[in-house]
Order: sequence, then C-alpha cells, then structure tokens
Amino acid sequence: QSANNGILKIAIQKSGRLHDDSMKLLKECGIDVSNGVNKLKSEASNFPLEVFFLRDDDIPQYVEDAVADIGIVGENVVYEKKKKVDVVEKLGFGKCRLSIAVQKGDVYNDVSFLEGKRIATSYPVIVKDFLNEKGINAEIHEISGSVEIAPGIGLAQAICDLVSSGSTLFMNGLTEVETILQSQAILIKNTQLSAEQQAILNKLLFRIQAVKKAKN
Ligand code: PRT
Ligand code: ZN
Repeated sequence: QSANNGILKIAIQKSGRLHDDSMKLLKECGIDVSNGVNKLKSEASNFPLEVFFLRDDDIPQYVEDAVADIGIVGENVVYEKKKKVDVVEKLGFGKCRLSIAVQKGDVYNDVSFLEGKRIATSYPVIVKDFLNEKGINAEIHEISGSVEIAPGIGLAQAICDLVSSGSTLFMNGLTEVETILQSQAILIKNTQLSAEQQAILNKLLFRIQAVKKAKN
C-alpha cells in the first residue's frame, strides 16, 4: 500500500509491443517521463505520476495488489490473468485478435473439429473458457512462446495465439479458423483508489480522451 496518496503510480510494459505507444500516449498527454534504459521506475516532472516499467504479464497482479494504481496492458492479458481490476478506457493501440488456427489443408467446418484434439497456446484460461462454452473436450497444451510451430512438429493439431497481420500463421502453414477475442491496449485501475488518486486519474483520463478525440 502506498504511503503517498498525492501521486499516481502507473505500470506500463518495460519493453515490447506496447512500450513505445504507452510512452507516446503519456507524452501526447503533455506528461514528461524520462525513459532511461534498465530503469525500473521514473517520475514525471510535470504531473503527479510515477511510471513503473514491468513485464506485461505482471501488470494485472501489480494493479490488483495496488503496487501500481493503474496500468496499461492488452485486454488479452487482463482476461487471461483474471485479476480483480477495473477497466477504465480502451486506448486504441496494440490491436490484435486471439484466434484458433489449424494446418492448411485440414478440413475445418466448425469447432467440433477440435473435439479430442490438442491445442497449443499461451492463453490456457481463455481457451478453456471458450471450449467450455462450446461444449468441446480438447487438451490444452500450454507453451510460452513460438506457439505457431507446434502443429508442424506434431505437438498439437491446433493453436490459439495472437494474430495481427496474419503473416506468422501464413509462414507456418496455418489457417485462422475462429476468433476468440478482439484485443487492444486498455487502461486498468485498482478497485479501491483513494479520492485523491481518483482525482489524478480523472485528470489523466481527461487528457487521454482529448488525445483520442484529436486523432479521430
Ligand atoms: O516481455 P513481456 O512479457 O512484457 O512482453 P511479451 O513478449 O509477453 O509481449 P509482446 O511485447 O509481444 O506483446 C504485448 C502485447 O501486444 C500483447 O499482450 C498484445 O496485447 C499486443 N499485441 C498486438 C501482440 C500482437 N499485436 C502480436 N502480433 N502481441 C503479440 N503478437 C505476436 C503473436 O503472438 C504472434 O507471435 O505476433 C505474432 C503474430 O503477428 P502477425 O502480425 O504475424 O499476425
Ligand atoms: Zn508477456
């Protein structure tokens, strides 16, 4: 728990696909944050904001635990981690979809194709929910990276992974057959912000919405 209520702590991705756009958003909001390499945190010079640089997977937990008050992370991560946080705003970047893909040449008519099959994914929770909802029994094989190579090496008959351009699937001889989730970067917050923290967040949100409006 924070001893300092007069400053809002935001968690953003340390490096990776959401880092640059997250920093850019703060900048466009008129907030100056220095981005030192290998820095864990940085305080804005002209806004009551402290920025924590973290792995995206850890951000929902940190926000639930109030180590950070707010965070920027993909919806896919928020739904997979099932942490108790509030969604504040969709941010319009980091867009992708979480999809099931099978090998080119497989005859896929509907989800019943997946019955009894093995699905490789880094999103076991979301995939399990999807299969339960569809009444399909399939084995989920969790792997943390290079999910797209699993069918080619005989590890699984299907995968579930994030897709943006589709070129990774294409290059691995896979075809997208179901979209489970549309995702983009979102702003999340701890469920129990103090009135003072909420007031700072409202100020930030006002600026974010102005930035978004200017882009439309
Ligand atoms: O180190 P850290 O744990 O923080 O980062 P990470 O490696 O787990 O995540 P990172 O940086 O790869 O992605 C961060 C977030 O960006 C994701 O959680 C998504 O919300 C979002 N995002 C948007 C994507 C993509 N687009 C995306 N295309 N995340 C991953 N991909 C990968 C996908 O997994 C696949 O390997 O890109 C490949 C597919 O891309 P296309 O263009 O070939 O279809
Ligand atoms: Zn990650």
